[in-house]
Amino acid sequence: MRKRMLAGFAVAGTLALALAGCSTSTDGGEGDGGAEPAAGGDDVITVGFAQTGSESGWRSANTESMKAAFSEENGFELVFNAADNDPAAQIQAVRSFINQGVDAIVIAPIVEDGWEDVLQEAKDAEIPVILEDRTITASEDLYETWVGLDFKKEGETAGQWAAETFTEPTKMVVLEGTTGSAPANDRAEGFDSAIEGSPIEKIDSQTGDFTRDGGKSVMEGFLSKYGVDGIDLVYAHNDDMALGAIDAIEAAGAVPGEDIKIISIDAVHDGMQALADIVECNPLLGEKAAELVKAVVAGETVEKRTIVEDEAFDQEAAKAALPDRKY
Ligand code: GYE
Repeated sequence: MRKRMLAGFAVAGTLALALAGCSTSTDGGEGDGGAEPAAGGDDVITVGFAQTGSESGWRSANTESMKAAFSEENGFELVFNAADNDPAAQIQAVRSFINQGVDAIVIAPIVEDGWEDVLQEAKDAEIPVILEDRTITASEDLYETWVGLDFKKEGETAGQWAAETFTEPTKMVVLEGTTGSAPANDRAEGFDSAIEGSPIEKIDSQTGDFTRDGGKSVMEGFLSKYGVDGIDLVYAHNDDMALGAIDAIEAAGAVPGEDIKIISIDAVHDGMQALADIVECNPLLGEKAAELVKAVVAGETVEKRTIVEDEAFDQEAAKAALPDRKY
């Protein structure tokens, strides 16, 4: 029964990802390329949004939130690009926004490094850049503001939980997010610092690229290397990889959540129905991002960083919270 339910959700999730996955599309564009006055009589703000891709349920919810907030009714013309998790393609998309002369550029940066040149080009073209979701290592002078989550704290919360729950020697494997991305780096760092001195031993760690398929195949590899009895705990940097790991654990004849415990981050709907203990990462950043873009374009001074608060759920709390969940 549970298997059937999970399989059903997987299909729904895949469909949603496929729909959000077209690499370039224009939202809210009129086709004639002309900026028309919004309902309120203000000038339309043309925004190029460089999304990472469509790797996860979190990402689908984030894309939806952004598209809803950067709507025509709200006074925006949105030029949307999803880079399929390819950092070079994402930089290319930002360059194309600069060439199009958009009013502002919003980026959910796939990786932390390598942003200096293209951000300098945007600055030279006097196009403000607003970061949403992930952070970067480039100088703060190269962008106006960032809105997102505290990934290190998410990792710490997950790690504290693990350290409190696992008081006997515990063998843990880690499913890392996209290599070089801020959430993969910070969630690893936060977790590792929180389990220091605990009996949890990290026996292996590999990237599953934040995808369900990635999580599944990396977990299959771990299971064939260490066996079901050689792994007590999986720490997945997001729910999709945890869901993939659940598939792999079940296929190996073990019971996820019992034989092998799972901790993951995101708390999207599918993840919360599964068998994991979860730390939330809120994807509904659209409204705040749109507010910041409007303020920046109007020449107002904005905070350099806006952190959106997260929650944590164990399996019981997840069940209780599910009916009111918006993503
Ligand atoms: O946790 C993961 C997604 O950057 C916070 O990216 C985001 C992460 C999220 O693919 O599911």
